[in-house]
Amino acid sequence: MKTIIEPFKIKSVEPINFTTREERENILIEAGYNPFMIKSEDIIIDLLTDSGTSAMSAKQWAGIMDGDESYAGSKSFFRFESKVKEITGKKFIIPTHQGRAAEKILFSILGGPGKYFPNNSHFDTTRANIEFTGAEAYDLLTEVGKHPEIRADFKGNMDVEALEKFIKEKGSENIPLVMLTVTNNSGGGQPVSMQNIKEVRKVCDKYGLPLFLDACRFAENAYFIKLREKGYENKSVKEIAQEMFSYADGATMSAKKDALVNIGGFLAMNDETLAMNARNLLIVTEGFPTYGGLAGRDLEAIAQGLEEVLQESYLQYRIKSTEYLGNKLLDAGVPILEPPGGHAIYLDAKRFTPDIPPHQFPGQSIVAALYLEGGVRSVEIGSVMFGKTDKATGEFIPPPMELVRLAIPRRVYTQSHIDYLAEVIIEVYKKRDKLKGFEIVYEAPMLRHFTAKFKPID
Ligand code: P61
Repeated sequence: MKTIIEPFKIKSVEPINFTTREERENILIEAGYNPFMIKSEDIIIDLLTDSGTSAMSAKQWAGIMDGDESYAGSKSFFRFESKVKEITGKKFIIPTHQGRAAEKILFSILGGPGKYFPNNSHFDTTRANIEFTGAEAYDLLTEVGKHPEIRADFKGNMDVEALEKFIKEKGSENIPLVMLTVTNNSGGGQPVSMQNIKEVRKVCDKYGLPLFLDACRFAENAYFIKLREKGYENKSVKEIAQEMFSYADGATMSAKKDALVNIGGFLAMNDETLAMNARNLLIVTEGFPTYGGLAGRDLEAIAQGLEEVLQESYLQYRIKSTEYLGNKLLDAGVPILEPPGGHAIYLDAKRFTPDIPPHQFPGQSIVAALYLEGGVRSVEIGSVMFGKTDKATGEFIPPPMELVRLAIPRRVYTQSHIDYLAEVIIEVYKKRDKLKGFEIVYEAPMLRHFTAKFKPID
């Protein structure tokens, strides 16, 4: 088999600014060792996120010119709506400025004290939007998904037995909906199988509960199903995606991921009353229902992006290039969450730096070292992002995994960028004995990882 090449040519480029190690030392101190606080021009390879960082195609840019900026009834809205309907099969499509705006609207309507929302793994914005209403968010990830070293095909699955037990315990009347995040971002970009979606649907039917997908990376999930699940090898990715959505009553979506755009999102649903309530709230918080916090041009770019993301040459390149990085690291003995995910490689900080305990943030230490070594920006997904302190005992409660995510922007970096990255990571791994733990010197009350400041512990 020949090398799988990037299925695009580059038409427009953005220069990279190179920094020296000495400069990066000072930048890190100034940023309080928090990658969110570093200026992007001081980054060589930026793997902070795959969200909103895609390179758009010539056709998407053409759509930007063609956008209809009418306040109401814009033709760009109807193109967007028809594309989202075609893929999701949902009756009501509500544009929002990004994923969390869709979550904010959904949970403002359905949440509140005494309500419970189960998911395979909530992403932090979903959890924050649920908790903000006084409701509670629960992760019911399948056991295998909690072990970074185990290789399995669908580590993003929900534990269906745990779901049924959860519903019986909390009472179905207190669970406004069940959610499935595809792919499972907090759990390593791992896919959810069609089988699992169907089984979750069955439990939801038994208790009369709606099922919603957090569909940020639905195309990557659908492609994994095509590669790994029996019976789907000859179906198109679009058909698989349509089937995934067919088992759900609705979806939240950050278009900044699998719609290949820099901003945007939506809420999709079949329930008319819920849609009416959501639109009323949308008007207060986002804008009129035919633009929802976006410009007409953004809606054009989303519609085009949703078409391109389902092209199999794109998905083959996308999934293979992530795997290529994962395999290079595995060959060098670097512990990563296995198998490689769709949008990112996750370093397993517990095995990378076993001597740094969770409350000293091993992931944050690796994040700082990757920046220092090669100007690479990554993000901690572990005790900084999800760690909690028990209010009663003051005891620190770490999440099950300590990960460092290297999220790969879509259509942005070439193979030599990825080779450079592997070199930097392997170099840091070789020097891992010198890494120190960190302590927090400032933190905000919510989503602390964005603005926290750290200091190495001597
Ligand atoms: C990311 F550090 N993800 O992965 P919005 N659901 C899921 C997401 O992955 C997600 C959203 C909902 C980001 C951006 C990000 O603390 C952070 O369009 C599965 O970003 O509002 C976003 O979509 C929300 C990074 C978000 C963070 C929050 O990098």
